[in-house]
Amino acid sequence: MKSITARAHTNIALIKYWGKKNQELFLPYNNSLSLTLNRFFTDTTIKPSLDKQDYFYLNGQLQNEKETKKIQAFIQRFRDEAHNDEPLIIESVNHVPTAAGLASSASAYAALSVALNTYLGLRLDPTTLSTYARRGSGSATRSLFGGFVEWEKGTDDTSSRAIKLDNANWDIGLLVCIVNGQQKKISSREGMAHTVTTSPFYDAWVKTSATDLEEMKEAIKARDIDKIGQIAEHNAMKMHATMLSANPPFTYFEPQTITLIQHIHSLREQGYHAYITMDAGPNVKVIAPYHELEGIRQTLTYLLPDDQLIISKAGPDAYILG
Ligand code: 2P0
Repeated sequence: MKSITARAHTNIALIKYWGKKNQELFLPYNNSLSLTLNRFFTDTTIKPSLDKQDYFYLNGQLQNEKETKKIQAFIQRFRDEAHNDEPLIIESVNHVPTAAGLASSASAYAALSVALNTYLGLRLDPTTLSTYARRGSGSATRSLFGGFVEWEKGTDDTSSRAIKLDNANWDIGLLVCIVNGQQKKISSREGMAHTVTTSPFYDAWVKTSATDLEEMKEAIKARDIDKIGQIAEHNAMKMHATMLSANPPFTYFEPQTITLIQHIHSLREQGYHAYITMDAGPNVKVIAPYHELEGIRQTLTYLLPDDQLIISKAGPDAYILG
């Protein structure tokens, strides 16, 4: 029986995506730029379904009608392109260390896109596939590639796509500090839509992100870790400031988030090249030279257990496992 499995890794944005100009097509207000991580990934297997229905399993659990319909809506585009409506079994497994609770939609939609492309014989190139993945979840656009990846905002369905910038195969990594692995109360999707419509700072966010992006690309070319860290930290804090200035305001920060930020700032005073980024949740990600990360991790073990402090380096392009 034919069966195809694809693997895609998750990514953390250093220049964030926060807001859609076009909700239906998932066209963002600004370009974003991420680092794909080797420690977190999704494996998705596709095989034929023998009883005329699609089935969707996530981490071994058969999903309900609502979740299955969502996946079917995503798959329809691939089916139309391939002129093939055969029923499928989709098995998706997230490989994220226990208690991490990191967003997996990026790696999930990227892995599904790669698996469908091969299973249905479409032969779409990875950049085109990134535009398909985008329609599942914006951040999935960037998970088609490894290393540093830019998502060009584009102006339509085909121009809003990912470009690989650098394989990041040098002394840079990320320490993920899990403050809280629970599902967040406000999804990214809701949070960004609310921010776009109500924050008076939103225009400034869009404008300054464009400058951040250009400076970040220069810093990556120069492999200047301090520059990369400074730009990323400032960009992330500006994104979180748009949430604090939304109406009504909201934040993903928790008390331990602040403790961690202050801790990293004090490590910087001690000479570490450590900087922070944060996404739509309370967890803190520390950007630093890879060789410094174990030392940084050890300074944090009084705050968090070992399984909530995860070091990662750059991950690869999405690929077919077999
Ligand atoms: C990012 N985030 O650039 C930003 C930073 C969260 C904060 O992309 O609505 O799950 O599916 O496009 O991709 C999370 O948003 O949202 C995200 P949808 P998605 O990584």
